[in-house]
Amino acid sequence: MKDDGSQVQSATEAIRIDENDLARKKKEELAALLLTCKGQKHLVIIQSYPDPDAISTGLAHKVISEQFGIEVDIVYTGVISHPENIALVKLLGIDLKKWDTDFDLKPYQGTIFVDNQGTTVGPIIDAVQAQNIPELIVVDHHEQQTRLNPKFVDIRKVGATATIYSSYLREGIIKIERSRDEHLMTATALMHGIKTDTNGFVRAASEDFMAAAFICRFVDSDLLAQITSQSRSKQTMTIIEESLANRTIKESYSISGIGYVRCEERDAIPQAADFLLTEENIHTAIVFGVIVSPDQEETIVGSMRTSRITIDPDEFLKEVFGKGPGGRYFGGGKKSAGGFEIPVGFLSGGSDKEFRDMKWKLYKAQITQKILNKIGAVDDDEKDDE
Ligand SMILES: [Mn+2]
Repeated sequence: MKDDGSQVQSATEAIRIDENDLARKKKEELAALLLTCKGQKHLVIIQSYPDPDAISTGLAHKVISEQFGIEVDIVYTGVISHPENIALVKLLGIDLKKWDTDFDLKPYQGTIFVDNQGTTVGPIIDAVQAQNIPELIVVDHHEQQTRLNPKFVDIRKVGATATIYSSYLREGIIKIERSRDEHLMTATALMHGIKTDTNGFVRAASEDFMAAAFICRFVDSDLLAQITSQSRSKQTMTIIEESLANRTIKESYSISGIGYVRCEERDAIPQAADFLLTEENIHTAIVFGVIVSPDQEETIVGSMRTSRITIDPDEFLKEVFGKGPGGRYFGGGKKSAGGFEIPVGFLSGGSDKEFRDMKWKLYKAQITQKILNKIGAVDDDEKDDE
């Protein structure tokens, strides 16, 4: 009879073999599809406010596709505002195109979605769907959604989409070589993607470690150090300060509304949520504010972080905020992190400070109340009315 140690070992071994089988099968499926697309031009669409996982997998998809004779552009609709993300794009010389309504979609024969399923990419999704560009590929690690109908889908519950792309490379979808700059850049970007999406490997699982173990041989560690050593801007520090000052703590939840935020500072919201989560006895932090787009559209944007295993941010946010008129959820997420975006539509506009303050009071009360209802707490300001 086996002792406990070897039983655990063989169970781990079995999981590893399963993961490898899936990675190999998916790699073959993807390669087969890319082979049929030789000579085409594809558009990789990443989330509006791209994070390292999205940027790195966009790049990885481009580098892989080029080996198959496919030309690729990477596009996003929002802003890159986190200093580390700006550094990632600049230091690695990644060519990201910013979409606007004049963007010519005609040259593209296929769309690819990495680290998203078409719901967090902004208005470009309506534009590409209106043009009937074939939806080819979705590679993601968020909960499965229904907005797209692609030919190839690879959704795995792993720490990062970068983990999935690293597994394609490990399984040899293209030959990755140390002597090629674009391969070193891709590996470096993917490592940064896995690292940030798994909270510095704290939330990494075996697949993520296996992916990192493979790509680490191709990582330019000086470059990676440079990317991660970017400091926070003064504006971000101010927003974090505000989130700290405005927070309400209920049942170990820390909730903070930070008012109107410039579109360039959007990334300060998740950073503030990360920060609030570090307070003792807090297991979940939610920070939200109003982002005003250049055309004066207002959107309530929020980030949720949790360290509690029993709280699923995806379920939590879907339940708290529900669906919009188009049948799409306002929020969602993955293990330990989530976000929401609620367009305020008709109430948008008007830069008068007093008017904005009035609206913010209303938004804040509504959001806070919905969250408190979900966690079964009562807002102190409203207690007297009951
Ligand atoms: Mn991701």
